Amino acid sequence: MADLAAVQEAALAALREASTVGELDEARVRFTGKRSELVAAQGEMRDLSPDERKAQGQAINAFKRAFEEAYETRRDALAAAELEDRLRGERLDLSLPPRRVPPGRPHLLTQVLDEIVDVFVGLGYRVAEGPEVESATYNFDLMNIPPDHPARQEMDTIYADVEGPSDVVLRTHTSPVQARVMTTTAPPIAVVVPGRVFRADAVDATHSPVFHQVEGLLVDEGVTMADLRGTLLTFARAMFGPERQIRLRPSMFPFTEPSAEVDVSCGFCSGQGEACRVCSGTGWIEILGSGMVDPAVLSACGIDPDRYSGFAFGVGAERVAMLRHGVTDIREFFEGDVRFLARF
Ligand code: 2NL
Repeated sequence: MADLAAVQEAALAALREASTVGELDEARVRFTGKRSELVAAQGEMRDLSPDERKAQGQAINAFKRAFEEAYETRRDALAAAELEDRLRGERLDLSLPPRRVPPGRPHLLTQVLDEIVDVFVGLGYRVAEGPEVESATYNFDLMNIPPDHPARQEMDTIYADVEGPSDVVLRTHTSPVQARVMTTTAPPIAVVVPGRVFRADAVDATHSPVFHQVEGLLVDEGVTMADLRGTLLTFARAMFGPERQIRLRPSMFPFTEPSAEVDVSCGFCSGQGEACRVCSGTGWIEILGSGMVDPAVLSACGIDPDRYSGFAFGVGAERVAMLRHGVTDIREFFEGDVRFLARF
């Protein structure tokens, strides 16, 4: 039989030397588990004389008590040390300044589109949006641009690349959205339509094959050119300043008759003809195209032109943004250079 005192000595030493709770539990298994010398000694007791058995029983119990007490003491100490270590590793210095995350913001173009839309929402218009991939029917035919109309070529349309003649285009303006509104809703109609449009244009400082427009449409009984003028004056003053004036110059669009180009007074110079890099000394800056909706457009979209009339307009968002913020190259909007983006 093993010398129980020596085993007890070794067991307590193992507990003292354990440096983790894991090692401590290994020692417990080794010295008190099923295959330990302690359990073996218990098994051998039945071979002893009654006196020896009593002495051995007391020794075994003393061993167990001593082991259990030492085990618990050591375990509490190790657990506390391990907790302390973990907490030390997780310590946060709440007095450190936070790492600065620069706040993002909407792209300049998005800001300008939102501002334009907001002016018309303030006048009671609803916002409409529609597909960028359109059928030529909505993009052209309903807008009074028949297949042989020169505007189909002038607009540098990007057609879907399919076998044979394609009816699928990237919209060249947002007008097909107004066509969708007119074919599905009865007047009165007041919608403002922001969106991305596409032309097969070569890129330079003032041209991009992708750009942004806001178009507007008002259709009701008795709508006149005076309504158009008042609405666009309100818009020009909201966007450029309360002192601005507008002027309408005769123009031509396939979908409006009569049509007018709208200029806003310069505001950067006196308008008396001195050199001005904004208006070239004319005192006026062209900002949008507009007109009374051609009765043929109303008819094509299912609206009775004898009962209803309307006006419509289109604004280029890049152009407005360039004027307002002195941007001289349209490519800035699409290059994503943070030094440009962060300015606005
Ligand atoms: C321009 C000219 C314009 C329209 C867009 C429009 C829409 C409907 C009916 C008639 Cl449903 N017209 N849109 C009208 C006149 C001009 O845009 O130069 N935009 C930058």
